[in-house]
Amino acid sequence: MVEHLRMTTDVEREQAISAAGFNTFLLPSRLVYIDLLTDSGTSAMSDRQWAGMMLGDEAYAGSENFYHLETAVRRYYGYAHLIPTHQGRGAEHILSQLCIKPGQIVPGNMYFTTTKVHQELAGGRFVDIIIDEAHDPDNEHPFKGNCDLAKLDRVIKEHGADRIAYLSIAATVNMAGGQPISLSNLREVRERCQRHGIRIFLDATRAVENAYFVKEREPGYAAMTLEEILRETCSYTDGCTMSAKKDSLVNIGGFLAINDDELAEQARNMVVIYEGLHTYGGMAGRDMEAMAVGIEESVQLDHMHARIGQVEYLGHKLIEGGVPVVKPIGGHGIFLNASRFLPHVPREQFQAQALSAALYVDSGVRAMERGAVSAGRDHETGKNVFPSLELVRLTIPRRVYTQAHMDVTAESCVNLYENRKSIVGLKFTHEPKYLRFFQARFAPVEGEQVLRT
Ligand code: PM9
Repeated sequence: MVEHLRMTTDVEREQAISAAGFNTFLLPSRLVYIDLLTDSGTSAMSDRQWAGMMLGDEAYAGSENFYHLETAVRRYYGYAHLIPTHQGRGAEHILSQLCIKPGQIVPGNMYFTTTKVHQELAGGRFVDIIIDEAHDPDNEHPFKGNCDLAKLDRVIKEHGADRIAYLSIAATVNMAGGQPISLSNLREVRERCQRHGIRIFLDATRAVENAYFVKEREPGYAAMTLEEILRETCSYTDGCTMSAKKDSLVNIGGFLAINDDELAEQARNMVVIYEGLHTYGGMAGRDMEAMAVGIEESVQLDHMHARIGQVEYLGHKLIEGGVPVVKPIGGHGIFLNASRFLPHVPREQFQAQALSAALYVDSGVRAMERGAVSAGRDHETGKNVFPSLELVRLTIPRRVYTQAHMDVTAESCVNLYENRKSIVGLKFTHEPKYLRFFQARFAPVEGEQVLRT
């Protein structure tokens, strides 16, 4: 499948971003030239996946595609029970409602937006236990997704194991820049948690990308296949939530996978309220088939090598051009360090939001804010949270763009960096209550445009 990409004029883009309230989520995709908003559901499916779509068994109950998917999840992820959901947040909702009691703590290796909101809606509170290096964009630690064991010990001591709902561990860590967690770290976390009877749930959304980094960087794993590393990763956890729209190469879908029989039974009962019957969970049979095939393709080394290689290609071009980016380069995108990019814009004027809007105006490249707007307000105090990382994410869809698109993107970022003084900060004109980054609207703090000409 190929898709026409439309070039737009400067004037069209200025009008479009203004009409979108300077939020790239609110732009119509027909006005986007290179779409690096997200790698979620934006990958190109293979011929084998499309062939699988033709084999959709759309029976309400017991679809053949469900059993195929269940076999794939058991084989590659290793969990006993599969509960399909319409996408990742459907699984997060069910897990949070079942496993968090009001007042409980959920420690994890950096928050993720949808995960955290579901934890809070269930009455929990997320506590960050990621290593300090993850909060420093320039630190080149190879596993910035690692948990700090001393922080974990402190949380257990302070709150008591009973008040910890479970550990929420992501592989890779999206908000840190797609940074991996090492298996030696995960193993140690597992040992600690077992001693205290605390369960671990994995956010497996990009666990295959994590496996690639483990193979590349962690001593003892070079000779193992991605499939073996993925299985080992999951073996240190009690279950996972999954947005299959990333690693698994589908446009829609997700799942919750669990080892415990009783918890799985509860989840199966809950899925029928919010998602659909436990053998489709909000997906069409054809979507489950495409996912089963996608899972198998995702662990192929040549695929993952090309995928991460393309991200690295863009990253190195930006570094050569002097653009400040999060290092080391992560799995699913390049994260521009907006605080360093725009020191003349105060953090209260949402540097990353302004930078992503300005990038669109410059070249029609659509990126995403990953900073204070995404972090939202403190659940208890209602104050804006200003995270250590104020980033713009250039997210690379899988199997979609060519190196030429990466070159255009890099040129625009370098050009913008050279003209960074022309970028103006933003203020809220509309702020939604939940996950505000999706639908918020802004205006420039002075003048009409985010990029002064
Ligand atoms: N991630 C992303 O663009 C799409 C929505 S948020 C902008 O990165 C993790 C690690 C994710 C994720 C989605 C979800 C939620 C859970 N965990 O979007 O509901 O990166 O399928 O998954 C997005 P769903």
